[in-house]
Amino acid sequence: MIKTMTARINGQTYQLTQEEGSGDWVVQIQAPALSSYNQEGHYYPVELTATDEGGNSTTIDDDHSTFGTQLRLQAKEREAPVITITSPTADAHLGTAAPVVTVKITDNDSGVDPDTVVIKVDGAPLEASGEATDGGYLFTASASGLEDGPHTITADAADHDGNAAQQASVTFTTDTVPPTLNVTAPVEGFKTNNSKLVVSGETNDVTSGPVTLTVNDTPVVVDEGGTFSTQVTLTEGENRITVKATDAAGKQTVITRTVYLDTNAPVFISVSMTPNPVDCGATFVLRVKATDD
Ligand SMILES: [Ca+2]
Ligand SMILES: [Ca+2]
Ligand SMILES: [Ca+2]
Repeated sequence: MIKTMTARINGQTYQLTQEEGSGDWVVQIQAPALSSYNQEGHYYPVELTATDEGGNSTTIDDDHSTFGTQLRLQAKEREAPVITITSPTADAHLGTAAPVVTVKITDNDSGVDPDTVVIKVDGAPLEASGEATDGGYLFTASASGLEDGPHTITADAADHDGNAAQQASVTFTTDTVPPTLNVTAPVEGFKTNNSKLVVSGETNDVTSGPVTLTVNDTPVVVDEGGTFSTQVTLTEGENRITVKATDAAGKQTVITRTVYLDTNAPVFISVSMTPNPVDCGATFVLRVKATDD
């Protein structure tokens, strides 16, 4: 007569009781809280021991030739991975047709199945490579040949227990064309005796407007139509005016003008008329020496 029947699963021991009628030994057991995926063989081994009243016992486990496969408990978790597209960021303007895409995927318990990861740009899959990190993977992929304008990255993944993550998606804009920039004043080589110089012009960008503008590294307001005007103070002599237009993708157009401030009036050094007196109707020479800074 069998006296006791015990089962050992995941470090816990359970007593089975004999069912009336059938004579079977039965117990209800709560499955382990964690997936069996990370166990050796992806299952929890079950060890059964039957003991008779005389003190003899028989133990079988997952290695048993007949019952071994019935003693392998698979427990599936049901928490989907979490996907975060870390680059590009949402609504970013990128100055490249080949942006690098990085996607972080984490999963509790069974873990991200890297074979299920699919990263797409505008619906076309990208070649992606994953690197294991804390709790998951960091995937990197390179898009290429993207036309200027909006694009969408999507990322999908599942864990080892078949739980599919909610798809992540990010829309961004590529822009490889720098802003247009026209400096209408001053012209190159402009000379003046006024230390206040107006710098004006127009700038626009098709894809990543509005444009931010600086004149000699000082920000200048650009109105809705793209025109700008500001005043700079010149120093005596040569001055370099640098006008820099930058779009939201970081593309720049730079125009420089060299202008000259001259506030010193000419100075006379000598004057002579030869001959003087001169005969009426004859010629004489007027000679002047003068300098100017
Ligand atoms: Ca999971
Ligand atoms: Ca642009
Ligand atoms: Ca002068």
